[in-house]
Amino acid sequence: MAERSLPGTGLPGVSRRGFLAGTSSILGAATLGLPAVAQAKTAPAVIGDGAQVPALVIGTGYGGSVAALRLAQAGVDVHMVEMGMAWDTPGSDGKIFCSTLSPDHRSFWLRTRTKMPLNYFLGFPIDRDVSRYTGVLDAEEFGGITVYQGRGVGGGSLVNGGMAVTPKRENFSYVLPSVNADEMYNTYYPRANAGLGVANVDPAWFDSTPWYQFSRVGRKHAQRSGFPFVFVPDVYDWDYMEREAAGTATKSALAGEILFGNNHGKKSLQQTYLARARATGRVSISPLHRVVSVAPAGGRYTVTIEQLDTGGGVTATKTVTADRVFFAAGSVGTSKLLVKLKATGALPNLNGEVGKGWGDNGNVMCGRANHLWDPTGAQQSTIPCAGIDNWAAGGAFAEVAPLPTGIETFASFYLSITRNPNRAQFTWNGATGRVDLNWQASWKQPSIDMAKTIFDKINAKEGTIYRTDLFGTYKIWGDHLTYHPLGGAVLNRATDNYGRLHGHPGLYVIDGALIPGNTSVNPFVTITALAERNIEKIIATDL
Ligand code: FAE
Repeated sequence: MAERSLPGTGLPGVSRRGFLAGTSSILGAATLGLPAVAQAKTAPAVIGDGAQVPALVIGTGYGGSVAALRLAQAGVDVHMVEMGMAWDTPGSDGKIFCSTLSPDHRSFWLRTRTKMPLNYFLGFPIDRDVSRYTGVLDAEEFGGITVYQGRGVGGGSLVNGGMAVTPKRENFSYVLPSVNADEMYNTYYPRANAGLGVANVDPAWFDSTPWYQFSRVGRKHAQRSGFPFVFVPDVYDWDYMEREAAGTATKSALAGEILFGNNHGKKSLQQTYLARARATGRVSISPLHRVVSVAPAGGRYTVTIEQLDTGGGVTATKTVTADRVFFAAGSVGTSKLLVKLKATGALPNLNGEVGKGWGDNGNVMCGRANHLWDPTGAQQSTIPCAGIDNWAAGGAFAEVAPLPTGIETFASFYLSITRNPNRAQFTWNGATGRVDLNWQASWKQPSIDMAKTIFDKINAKEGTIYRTDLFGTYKIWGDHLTYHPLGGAVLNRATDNYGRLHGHPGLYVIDGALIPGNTSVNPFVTITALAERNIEKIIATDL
């Protein structure tokens, strides 16, 4: 198979066979597509009270996994602390994760009722009661927005769509203004794409399979209105998906699995960066452990950690000492910790930029109602693989997303990433003992206006209308949420240009909190590439 380039980036892509060949030595027999349980044989050594560690990483998402791997390769012992579960043990149904269509206790983080992002179908609410459990998807509610995040070893990689998009180079100065673009596009984006196992769908298979009919309808409509249509790379194993379609492999993406985890096929961090990190023998992980405080202690740091049970109760409180602490709890998790620790005096020297510059990556969703002669298919893969690029002209990049209900809906569904300029701030609320975010619901209007530059035109051309039954009754826009929280400890403001927090040597931010609110495309490749850049500098100069 020829190497496929990653569209719009100028970067070489990784062919599927190329990726498999390149990783087989790393992953050993951990063939991609196997359940996560097959890759997680080494039991993580849970951290003990009073432990002393050279490097402690808070969180096991993209930033944390890059930091752990590179520190371990440089000879540093690393302990990772993760508030979510390990997700390496099947439940009574033999599966680690539950399906999107039948959520059970494994679905949501400590909720008694689901909070589906797409919460209505045919005008009826679809949320249901579940038992309270440390499930894999958190729908964290702030005043004006619900922020969806992954919880567990692997962070957002457990629940996300795997869309692995490198921003167009001409947009990079908007994404990360203080970072050298040449270095990123020559070294760190290629390193991140290789490390994550990014690849494109085979265009011939895409054109022939019923599972992507919804995307082909999306392509036809985009092109008839004159919009560039691009393939979007992903970390799902495309060979595995083709075997699912052929009936020779257990279905995952083709069985509605995505939002609450994929039991097969997806190369989450557990199969890539974290597998390599564990293979060094220098990285251990404590799941169901939540960091609640970090404070200076004679040139090192005292870290306070709560151990949780699967009902969310605290079963132990541990105090450990670390020479260096890497905040990788995600944009919201890292920002909340830093804002609290500054306000309560635990880390008094943090600067006034902490908590600022938070954005939603301009996320907004909508559906369109197609004519009866344009069915989108009862069979839909959960993995999106294409988008409509109107960033330059209209400030919107729209993923053609699936609506895998198992029945024909005649709906086209989209997640748009838009150039929304609004930025919010996290602040400590002493009265409630919580961190608030001052995002306003009305701040989504610019995103709606930008998304309309695409869909008003397509509707006019096709003679179609918006769906009004997916987010409420007579509600067009899914404007109450984001999947892509970014910022809150912005690079070169709350930290120096490599993520070193001002005022407290030995403390670093290495996750999506560094990015000032928008990446112009889906964010995790940029989070990974920036982490690769920063940890290389930190290892070279600080250790
Ligand atoms: P993240 O992956 O969120 O990891 C942070 C980790 O820290 C989590 O495991 C937390 O449980 C843990 N944590 C938080 N607080 C604490 C604490 N106090 N103590 C211990 N542990 C803690 O951070 N992005 C894409 O590029 N493509 C997609 O297709 C895509 N689809 C998405 C779909 C959904 C439904 C969601 C929710 C997100 C999606 N994203 C997608 C966003 C992407 O997953 C997200 O940007 C990254 O996961 C963020 O990476 P970080 O390393 O910043």
